[in-house]
Amino acid sequence: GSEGNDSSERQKLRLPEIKFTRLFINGEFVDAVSGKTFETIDPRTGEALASVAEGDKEDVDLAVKAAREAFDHGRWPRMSGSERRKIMMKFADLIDRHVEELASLDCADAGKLFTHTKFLEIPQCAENIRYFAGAADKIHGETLKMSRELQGYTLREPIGVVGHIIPWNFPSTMFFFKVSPALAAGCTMVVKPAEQSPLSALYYAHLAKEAGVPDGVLNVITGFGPTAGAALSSHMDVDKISFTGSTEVGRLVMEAAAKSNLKVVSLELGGKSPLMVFDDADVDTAVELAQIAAFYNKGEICVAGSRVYVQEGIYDEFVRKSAEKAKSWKIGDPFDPQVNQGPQVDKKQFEKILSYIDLGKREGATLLTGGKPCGDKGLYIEPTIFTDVKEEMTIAKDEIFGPVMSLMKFKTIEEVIERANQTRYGLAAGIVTTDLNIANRVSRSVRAGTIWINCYMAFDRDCPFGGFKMSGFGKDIGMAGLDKYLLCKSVVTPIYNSPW
Ligand code: TXE
Repeated sequence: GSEGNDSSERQKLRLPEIKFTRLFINGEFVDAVSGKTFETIDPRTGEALASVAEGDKEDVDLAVKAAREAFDHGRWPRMSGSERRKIMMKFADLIDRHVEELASLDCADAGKLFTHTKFLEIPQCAENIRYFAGAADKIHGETLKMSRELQGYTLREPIGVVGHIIPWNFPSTMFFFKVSPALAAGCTMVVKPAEQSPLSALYYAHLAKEAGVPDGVLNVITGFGPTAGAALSSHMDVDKISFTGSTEVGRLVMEAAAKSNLKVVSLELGGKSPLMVFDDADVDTAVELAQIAAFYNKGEICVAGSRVYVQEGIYDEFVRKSAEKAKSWKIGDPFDPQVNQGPQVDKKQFEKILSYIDLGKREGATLLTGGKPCGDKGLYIEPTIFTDVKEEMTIAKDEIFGPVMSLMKFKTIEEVIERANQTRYGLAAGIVTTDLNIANRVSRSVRAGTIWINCYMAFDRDCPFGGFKMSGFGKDIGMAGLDKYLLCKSVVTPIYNSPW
C-alpha cells in the first residue's frame, strides 16, 4: 500500500523520526496561541519535513513571562555554581546519547553533512556545555584597592532574561554558543531558532528538562523573524539579546532594543573574509585550505573565506590546481558519507547565490569553474570559482553565503593588507605562509576578530569568536562569551565606619 511506499521512501532519504514540533514554554510543549503552524522544508527534495508551531508575539510574551519568573524568583540563578554544573554535565551526556537522532534532524532540516554533524559538530556542542559547566562555579569579582578609606569589591551577577536569536546554518552550534554560557552564568532565556531549521532546538529543550534544568529557564519559540524574533528584541522584560544572522536584521535588532528598554545587544553578523596565500606556501595544501574555507557547509558559514588573494609567483599554478580540485568536489545527498556538499538551505538562499553568480559574469569576472545548479531536484549548486575579480565588483564586496570563491592576484604584502581591509566586514581572515615575519605582520594589520594562520575555521570553545566593524560586536564562546551574560556590580563600604 501507499503507507509501505511512504516508509521505504522515508528510509531511503533517512528521514528522522520527528518527536517535537511544538513551542517549549515553562517546561511544557504547547501549541501556539493562534494554533498556527508552518512547514520546515527538506532542501534535498524541496518537500515539507514537518509542521512546526508558529510562535508569535503572544507566545513570546508567555515565554518571557516564564523566564522572568524563573529569573526573579526561581532556583536557577540562586543555586550554587556547582549545582548548575552538575545539571549541565547531565545535559551534555544526554546529547552524546542522542547524537545520531540530533544529527539527522539538522541534516534533513538544513542540508548539512551527516558525518560531520554526527562525529564533529554535535559532540563539540556537548563539549561546549561541559566547558561552560566547568566555569559555572568560578564566576567571581575582584577586591578593589580604592583611593580612600573605603572597602570595595565587585560581584558578577547574571544579566537576567536573555533572548537568543539564531540562524540556520549551524542550528546546533549556534544554539550552544549562546545557551551554554548563559546557563552557566545563571540566566534564564528564550531561544528563537531560525524558521528553516527549528527541529533540533526543540529536542534540546526536551533534553534540558530531562537533565534537570528547571522549568522556565530555557524556553524555545519557533516561528518567523519579523513576528516572533521582533517580539523578542522589542520586549520590555528581556534584558539582553544575543543575535547571529544578517547585518540587515542585526540593525533591526539594535533598533528594537533602543526603542524599547535599551536591552544589551550583541551581534554576530556576516563577513567577507580574506584568505591570503603567499609565494612561499605549499600550493597543494593552500588550494585545499582555500576550498575548505570557501565551500565548507556549502559556503553557508559566516567566516567563509570567500576572497582568496594569491601572490603572483604561485598564482597561475594555484588557479590551475583550484579548477581541478573543485571538479572533484562531490555534491549530493548529505547523508552519503562520500559527499562533500549538500543542498543550500532554502529556495531564497539558492536564488540569492545564483543571482550573485550571474552578477559576477555580468560585471566581467571570469568563471573558472562551476556556476550552475546541479541535480534534477533539490537546491544543489556547483562549487564556483571566479578569477579576474576586481575589488569594486559586487561579488568581491557582498556576502554571498554560498559556494562561490573570488580568486585574486597580489604583488606585495602592503597591497594585500590594504585590500584585505577594504571591506565593511571584519569577522575572520586567513594567512598561508611559512614566513613568521609575514604571519606576524599581517595578523596585526588585518582588522578582523579571528586570524587563522596556516589553518582555517579552526574553532575552539576556549577561543573567543566575534567580529569587528559591520560583522558585529560581542564575543561568543571563550571566557569572553561568558562575560557577556554577566553584569558587574560594585559594592562599597567605609572601613572605619565613618559616615559619608
Ligand atoms: O538571515 P536573517 P536570513 C546572512 C547571509 C544570508 C543572509 C540572509 O548572508 O544569505 O544573512 O539570511 C531572525 N527581528 N546570514 O534571511 O533573516 C530569523 O528568523 C528579529 C549570516 O536567513 O538575519 C533567524 O532566526 N529577528 C549569518 C535569524 O534572525 C529576526 C547566518 C537570522 O535570519 C528578524 C545567517 C527581525 N525583524 C544569515 N528577521 C551568520 N552571521 O552566520 C529575521 N530574524
